[in-house]
Amino acid sequence: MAKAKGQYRFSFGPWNIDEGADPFGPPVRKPQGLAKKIKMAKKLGFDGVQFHDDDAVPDLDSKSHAEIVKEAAQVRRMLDREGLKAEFTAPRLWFSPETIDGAYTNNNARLRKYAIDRTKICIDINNVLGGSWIVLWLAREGSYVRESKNPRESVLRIRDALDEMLDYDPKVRILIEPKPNEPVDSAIIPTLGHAIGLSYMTIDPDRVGCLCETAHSLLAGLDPSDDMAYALAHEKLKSVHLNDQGGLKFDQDKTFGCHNLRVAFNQVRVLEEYSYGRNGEWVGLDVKAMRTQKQRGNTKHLSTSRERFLFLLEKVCTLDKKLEAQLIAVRDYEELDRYIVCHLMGVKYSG
Ligand code: GLO
Ligand code: MG
Repeated sequence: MAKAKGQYRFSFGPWNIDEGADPFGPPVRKPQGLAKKIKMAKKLGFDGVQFHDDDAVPDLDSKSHAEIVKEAAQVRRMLDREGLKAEFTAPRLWFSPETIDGAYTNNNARLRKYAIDRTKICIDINNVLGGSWIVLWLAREGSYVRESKNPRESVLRIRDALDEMLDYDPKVRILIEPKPNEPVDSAIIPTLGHAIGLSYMTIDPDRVGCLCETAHSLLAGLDPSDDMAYALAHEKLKSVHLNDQGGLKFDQDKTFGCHNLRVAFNQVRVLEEYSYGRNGEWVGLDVKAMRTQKQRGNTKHLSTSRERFLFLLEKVCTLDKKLEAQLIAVRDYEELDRYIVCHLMGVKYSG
């Protein structure tokens, strides 16, 4: 869906309103059902919702295809009632007993088949929901022990899986969401560069793009806005997961811009400069509330991230481009740096 420059559609997933459990402690907030979360998305000013296949249809492994389609249609009606759209559906291939050692790269052929069959069901669910694409976060497609999986064979297995998806549904569009580590030590497709390279190996590269997540780029030691620019140059940036991260730690999924406002500014800048969103791309916020957050205010991380994006968009649009060009022309990058920081801080700049 086309949009005017400077206008964005925002989305998040049900997992972004959570109970605060972490590997070291139990939940601290009450669970909320999908219907309630969809209503919350509308109230918070969001335009769409992202799904895992089993967010839309819980326990789908125990259901018939007809039951799955029926339940997905119920979720579609919930969205329609609120005037919301589904952005994507992602197969949650890291949760089931079949995918302990990865999905498409599993060493066991029967389990690889499970992963592909499950992805086909995810494509069907996405079609019922009306989502624009499916997203593959390749969570466990990697290894803890280097010798345990053949890394070259693994790349080809992921490519074969992509080909099977493209062949299954001639309309499906697939986005790869790379991440360098966690839950595995080392990933087969750790960065956007790898994801884009892989897309060109498939039978239909035009239908394979990528989703760039801020925290995932930072974990790879890369600048997220450069990663986005790289994908934009390939015309493959179809979705983003904006959030933030305090350095090389576990994947924190913190509120967008809370650690590094300037890095956040540059992400908004590159998206706005290259008309991101004009062809139906969404601004997804993959953020988590802090564990200390009480039930009340358990969506503040979402509204703040959206608000901060819009605040930074204002900064992008009011940047003095002429001055920027002049400073670049005379190679006074010290002054350019001074100007940018004054602008971001709202301090009066005098040259
Ligand atoms: C985890 C990922 C995860 C995905 C989601 C959609 O690190 O960011 O949240 O974005 O499962 O595939
Ligand atoms: Mg993500």
